[in-house]
Amino acid sequence: MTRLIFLGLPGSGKGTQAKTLADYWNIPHISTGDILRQAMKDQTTFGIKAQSYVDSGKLVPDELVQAMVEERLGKPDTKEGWILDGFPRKVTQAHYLEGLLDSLDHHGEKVVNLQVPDEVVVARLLQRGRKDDSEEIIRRRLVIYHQETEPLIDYYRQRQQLVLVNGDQPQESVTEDLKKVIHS
Ligand code: B4P
Repeated sequence: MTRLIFLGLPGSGKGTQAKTLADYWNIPHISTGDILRQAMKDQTTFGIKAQSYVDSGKLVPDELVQAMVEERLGKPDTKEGWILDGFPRKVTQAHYLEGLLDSLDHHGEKVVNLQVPDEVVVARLLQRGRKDDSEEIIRRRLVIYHQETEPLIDYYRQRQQLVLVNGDQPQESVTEDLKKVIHS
């Protein structure tokens, strides 16, 4: 049973690796970024509320992302495992997730931190060129990551759930390292 949470800077390869591993293990890949982008494209109530936050590189309010994650994790296809990519991004979201997983009786999740230096992710994201990938907005996302998301590394280390993987290597090598550490 694989239940996995990805931490890492924007551009560290979370989405890339989460998708590859979810296909490999045939379990759902739950990306809050992807769900938000779809909601914005469809102009749903969620999407309209989230748009200005995502476009400016800020975190969307907890209640919005938490409701999305609760709805998605409650679906029957998550019973055999899941990969969460982009959630939690704050300690408040991590507390929320803990309660949610308890209520769903999902236990034993591991947390991967993909380690990549700031300047490497800036170069990757500039090359990707999504709407929120301008240099100014990337820099803001990095500041928010260091302030809001980085404390989760200690949070999960203290809970003995944390696994560290070097994300600054070719994609296939990162995938191989992840496969090794996750089921070791
Ligand atoms: P996300 O969609 O999660 O955006 P991201 O962190 O930039 O993407 P990711 O990290 O998955 O991309 P990847 O490295 O795979 O979030 C977007 C926005 O949504 C946030 O800014 C926020 O506003 C909002 N949001 C999402 N979740 C939220 C939450 N929980 N709470 C509040 N707000 C939330 O890929 C990046 C690039 O690197 C790609 O081009 C890829 O090809 C390349 N790459 C990957 N691995 C590589 C490697 N090994 N070598 C070279 N290049 C590589």
